[in-house]
Amino acid sequence: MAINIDIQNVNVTRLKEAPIHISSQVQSHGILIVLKEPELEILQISSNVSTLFGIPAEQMLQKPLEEFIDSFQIGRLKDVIRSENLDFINPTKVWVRLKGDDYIIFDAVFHRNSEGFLILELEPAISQENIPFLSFYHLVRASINELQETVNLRDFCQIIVREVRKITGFDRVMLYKFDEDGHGSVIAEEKLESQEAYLGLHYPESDIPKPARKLFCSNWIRLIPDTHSEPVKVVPAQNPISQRPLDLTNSTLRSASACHIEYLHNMGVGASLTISLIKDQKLWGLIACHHESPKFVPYELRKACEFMGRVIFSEISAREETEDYDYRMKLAHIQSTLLEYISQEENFIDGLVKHEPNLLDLTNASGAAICVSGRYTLIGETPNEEDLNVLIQWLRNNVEEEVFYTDSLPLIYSGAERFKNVASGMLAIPISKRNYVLWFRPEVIQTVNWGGDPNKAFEVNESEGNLRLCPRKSFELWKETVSLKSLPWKNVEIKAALELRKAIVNIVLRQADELAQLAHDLELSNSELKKFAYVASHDLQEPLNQVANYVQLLEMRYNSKLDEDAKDFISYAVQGVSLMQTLIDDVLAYSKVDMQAVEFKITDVETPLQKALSNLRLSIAESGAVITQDPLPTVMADKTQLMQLFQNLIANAIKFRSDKPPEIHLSASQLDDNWLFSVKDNGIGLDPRFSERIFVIFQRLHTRDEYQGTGMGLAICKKIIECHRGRIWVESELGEGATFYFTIPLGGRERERRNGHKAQNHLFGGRQ
Ligand code: BLA
Repeated sequence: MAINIDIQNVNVTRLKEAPIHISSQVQSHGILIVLKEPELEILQISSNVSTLFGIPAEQMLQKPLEEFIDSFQIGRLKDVIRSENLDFINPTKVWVRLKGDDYIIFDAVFHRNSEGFLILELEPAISQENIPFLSFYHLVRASINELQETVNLRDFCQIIVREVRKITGFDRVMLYKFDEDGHGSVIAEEKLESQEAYLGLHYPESDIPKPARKLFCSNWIRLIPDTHSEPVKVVPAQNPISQRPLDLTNSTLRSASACHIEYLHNMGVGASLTISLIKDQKLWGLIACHHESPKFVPYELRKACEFMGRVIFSEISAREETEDYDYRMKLAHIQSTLLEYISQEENFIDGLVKHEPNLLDLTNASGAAICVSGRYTLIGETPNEEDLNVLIQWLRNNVEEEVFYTDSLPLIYSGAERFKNVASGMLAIPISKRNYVLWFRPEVIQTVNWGGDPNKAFEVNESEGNLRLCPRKSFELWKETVSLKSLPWKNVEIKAALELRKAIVNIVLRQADELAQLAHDLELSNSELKKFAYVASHDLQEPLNQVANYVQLLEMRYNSKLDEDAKDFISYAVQGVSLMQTLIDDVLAYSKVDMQAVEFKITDVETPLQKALSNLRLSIAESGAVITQDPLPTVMADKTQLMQLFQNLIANAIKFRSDKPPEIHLSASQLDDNWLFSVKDNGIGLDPRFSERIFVIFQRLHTRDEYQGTGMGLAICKKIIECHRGRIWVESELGEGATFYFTIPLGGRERERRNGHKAQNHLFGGRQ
C-alpha cells in the first residue's frame, strides 16, 4: 500500500539513512567468523557453515578455530595476524577439511572491525595458486600507457570502463559521477550490444543514499556475486563480548540491503561489482559493473580492479584540474587587469566597469551590480534597482559567507521569478554588511535525461506494520525540462570572485587607514587651535590689559595737557583694545565648540532658545524686535551649544536689520531623518554669492564701521551644527531679508555614528 510521503517525511529520511553497516546478515557465498584473540576462539559464525561442515553453527561457538583448520595452518595464521596491517596477508589460501577426507580451499580475508574484533571471511578460491599479481600489473600498465596518450576527460573515462570490462568480463561497466547535489550520471559506459544504454542518464540522490556513499569511502570495493541468493544469519546476532550488533563496514561478505537488492532486480542485474573513486577524501564517483547472471570475482582480481581504480583515477583528478586550464589562465589575466584598473581609479567602482575587460568578464556573467551605501552601479542585464533593494535585503538576512552562488535563484528566493530572464543565476560577494558585488546569469531552459522518473524514485510501502522504501520499477528514459535555472557557476569563476573580494576589502581597509590618519591630523590641528586659544586668552590678555591700563592712565594723568586730537587717539586705542578682547573671547568660544567635550542629551529646544532670548533682552528691547515662533521639538543635542547657536543667529538678525523694526520668526519641521529649523528675518539680506563665505571664520561682508563684530558668530554656528552632524545654510536676496536653515538628525549624533554613515560615504566616494 503506497502511503502519503509528505506525512511520512521524517520517517522517509530515517528509512533512507538507515545504518546499513550494522548487520547480522552475510551473503551466502562465503563464511564469516568473528574471533576472540589471541586464542582465536569462535565468538560468532554465519549459519551457512552447517551446510559445509554438517555441524550446526551453534555448536561451533566458543570452540577454537583449530577444530576446523589444522594446527599447522593456524600456527601460520597466528604469526601473520599479529601485524597491525592485515592488508598484507589478504588473501591467504586456507585448506579446510570437510567431512571425510575432502578439502575445500578458501581465500581467507582478515580485518579488525571498529570495535577491534578480528573478523575472518572465507571466500571460495577459484584457483589453488595465488593469482600472480604481475599479470594484473601488465594489464594495468597497458591501460595506463593508453590512457596517458588521451587528452580528453571523456575519452579517458571511456578507456577506464573498457579496461575494467576487459579484466573482469562484466556485461556492463559504467563510470558514474556524483554531482554537487548528490544526484549523479553515467559519464562512460561499455556494455553488451543487446542492452539498452544508460550513458548520459541522471539518477537521483536517493538511489545511493548517504550511508551507502559513506561506506564507499571506507570500503573501496563491493561485490554482490548473486543478487538472487538468500542472505544468511550470523549467530548469535549480538557479539557475546560487546553485547552489540556487528559493525561490518569493512567486511566483504556483508549482505546488501533489501532495498538495493530489489533495485538491482528491477534493473535486471544478477551480479554487481562497485569500485569507489575518491578525490580529496570525497566520493567523486563509482565504477559500477553489472552482470545479468550471477558472477563471482575472486578477491585478488577485485583488488587489482581497486588498484586500477586508484591509479587511473589519480590521472582523472589531474586531468580535471588541467581541463579548464586555458579558461583559468584567461580569468587570472582578467583578474590582474581589473586589479590594476581599480588601483588606478580614485573610486574602485570605476575600475570595475569603465574599461575592457570589466566585471562581467571576470565570471562570464551577463549582468552585474555593485551596491555601495544603497547606491547601484549596474552593467549588462540586471534586475532593476527596486528589485535589487529587496534582493540585497534578502541576502543580508540569509547569507553570511564570503561568497554565495546559485544557478537557481528563483527556487530559493521566490521574488526572483519576476526577473528570471536576467537573474536565474546569481553570484554574490558581500564586501561589508551593506555593500555587495553581484553577478547575474539569465534562465537557460535545459533538458535532463533521467533513468526513470526522479519524482517517483521510490515509494513508501507498509508490510506487517513496518515502513519500507521500494525502488521504482521503471528505469525508462524520463525527460525533464528544467526551467528557472541558469548555467552553473564554475569553480574557477567563484574563486575569481573571491579574489576580487579580497582586493576590494583591502582597498576599503586602506582607505579606512587613510581616513584614520586624516582624523588624527584633524585632531592635531584642533588641539593646536585650542592651544592657541589658551595662549590667546592668557598670554595675550596680559599685554592687552597692560596697553589698556596705560592708555587709561595716560588719559587720567595728562587729561589737561591733551588736546582733542590726542583724546580721540586715546579713545581709538581703547576701542581697539576692547575689540581685541572680543576677538580673543570669540576665538576662545569657537575653539570650545568641541565634539568631545559636549554632552548630547534629550533637549527641549524651547529651553536653550529662552535662555538665548533672555541674554539678548537688551538689544531686543533697543531694536524693538518682534520675535515669533512655531512649536519647537525635543532633540538630541548639547543645550549650551544650542543656546549659543540661537543667540548668534538672533543677534545677527537684529544686527543686520533694515530701517524697519526687526521681525524674526523661528520654526521647525521634520524632513526625512532630520529636524529642519529656520530663523527668518526681514533685515538687509545678502547677495547669494556670499552665502558660503559668511560661515568662514573671520570673514566679514561689511566694514567694522558699518556693523560691529568679529566675523566669528556664524563660523561658531557652523561648527556647532557640524558637531551635531547637521547642515547649516542661508537663503537670501539682497534687501529681501534672510532665512538661516539648520538641521539636526532625529536620533542625534550617536545614531549617525553607530550606522557609520559618514565613514562609509567617504570610503566609497559617495554623498547622501
Ligand atoms: C547502493 N545504489 C547503490 C549502489 C549503486 C546504486 C551503484 C552501490 C552498489 C552496491 O552497494 O553494490 C545505484 N546503480 C545505482 C545507480 C545506477 C546503478 C544509480 O547501476 C545507475 C546506472 N536505493 C534506492 C532506494 C533506496 C536505495 C529507494 O533506490 C532506499 C533507501 C538504497 N542503494 C541503497 C542502499 C545501498 C545502495 C541501502 C547500499 C547497499 C548496501 O551496500 O547495502
